[in-house]
Amino acid sequence: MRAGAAAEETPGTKMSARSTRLQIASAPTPSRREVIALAGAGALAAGSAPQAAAQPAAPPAAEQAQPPACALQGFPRNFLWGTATSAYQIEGAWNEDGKGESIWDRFVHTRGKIRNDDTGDVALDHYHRYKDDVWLMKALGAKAYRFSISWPRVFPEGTGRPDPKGLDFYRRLADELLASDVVPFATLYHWDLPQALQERFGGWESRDTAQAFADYAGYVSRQLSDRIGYFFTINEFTTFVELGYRTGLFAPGLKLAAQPLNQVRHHAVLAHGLAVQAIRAGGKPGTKVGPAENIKVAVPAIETRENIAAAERAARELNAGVLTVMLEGRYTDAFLAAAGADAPRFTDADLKAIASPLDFVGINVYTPTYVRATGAEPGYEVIPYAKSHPRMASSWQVLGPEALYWGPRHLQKIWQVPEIYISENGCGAADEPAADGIVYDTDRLMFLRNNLTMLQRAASEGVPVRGYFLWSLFDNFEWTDGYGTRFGLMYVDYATQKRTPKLSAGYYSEVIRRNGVA
Ligand code: PNW
Repeated sequence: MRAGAAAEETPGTKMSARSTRLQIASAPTPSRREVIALAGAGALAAGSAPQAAAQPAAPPAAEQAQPPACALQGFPRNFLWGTATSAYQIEGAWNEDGKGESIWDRFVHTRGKIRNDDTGDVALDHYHRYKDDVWLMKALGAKAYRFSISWPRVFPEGTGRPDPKGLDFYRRLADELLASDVVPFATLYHWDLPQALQERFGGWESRDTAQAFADYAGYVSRQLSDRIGYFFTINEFTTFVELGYRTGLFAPGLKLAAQPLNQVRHHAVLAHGLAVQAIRAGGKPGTKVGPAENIKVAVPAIETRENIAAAERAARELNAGVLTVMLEGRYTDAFLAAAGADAPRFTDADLKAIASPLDFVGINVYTPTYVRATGAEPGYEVIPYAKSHPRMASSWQVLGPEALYWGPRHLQKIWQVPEIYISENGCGAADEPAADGIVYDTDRLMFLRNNLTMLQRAASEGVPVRGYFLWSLFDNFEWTDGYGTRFGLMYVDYATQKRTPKLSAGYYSEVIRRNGVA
């Protein structure tokens, strides 16, 4: 695993050159010292040898040598602790360097679609500030980074002639990550479809878009797999299909009937499968590929043998339209029966492509679905959330750390997935800086500690979880919520673009340092 190997090296001496630069860094980038101060006891200094000498806050040597307080809470060796973002949510530069328009550009420029009519036109200006932003990852001690590639930056019209400047941005980003010993994981589709394809083919309503996606994926893997060893095909099939094509809350804002909606989802999983094949054909040998789906995690409300079996049945059916068809090569009978005349139209060749063998499965985990066994078909029942069940700032985000155990465990038990990533987990909050300028996000701390404890339970039972990507490195453009809901480890002042680590950034850096729940 070439890219993985880079992360295992001891941080190189390049860091000292970087620390000189940091002292003259512009105001928006916090210093390493600021991040360290939040982590308490010099956590970051201990994790990065070349910097330690320069840190007055470094703890005494004896303290550094101690094992984590709770060895039982440890994670496997070489576990990839990362953060995640997506192109539209952070890059800005929406029409620079020849970038084509995306369906999200079009959507946000339509009044009334987004809270406060916020847009991603500038966002975090990451397109211009990516070097400082990679530095922040390094300051955290992060080992991996999941970002997305904007399709219309690479192919402004969706197909045809690529724009070399667009691709070059991602090449430079990958180089910056590699130079900082951060393993790059690229997502090929995080919802910013080229508007040209929406107009030409009706976007995901047409299988031509699936083919165009595969061509784009093949091109990117030919160009970048010398640097990027891991590709996620599509982010959250279920979310963009449901919100973009059924409720109309997301771009392109359509409200399709059941049959065309099922067809959109089918084209998305088909696009994934064709892209897997294109990456196998075009990418360097050893390039790894998998999806990043927001799996519906069936959690046995009470862990009895019957309820666990029911949760496993539920996991297959609740994910029938995406993960189950991908991992089994067929839509379940119950899925097709429930859809009836509105079922997607497909061929055997489609199913074969959709089920192209994967290297890993990524799951975005935010909420649990509680189930219990029933005597009658289908053998499980979904239990509704209690009225007072705790939620985070986004009303959809019902809390349930158990999902971080059951999600990976279902992937292993039901489908024998050999390599699992938590491609997203995190929470939105109403963060506000205190008088000293720091966000004391105790709610996010509680969220992370409980979620990671449950993930550790899976790892300790031998479930092959290889990495965790915290959503998100920064506060960013939260789709329909605009900039109003904050998911970051770094607080962003959008007027100045200043990034300030929250308390949770200090917490996460300590988790990474000890490779265990802190
Ligand atoms: C995911 N829901 O989106 C996305 O992958 C990210 O881009 C996003 O910022 C993050 O989670 C936080 O929202 C979701 O309504 C959007 O259930 C909406 C839902 C779930 C996930």
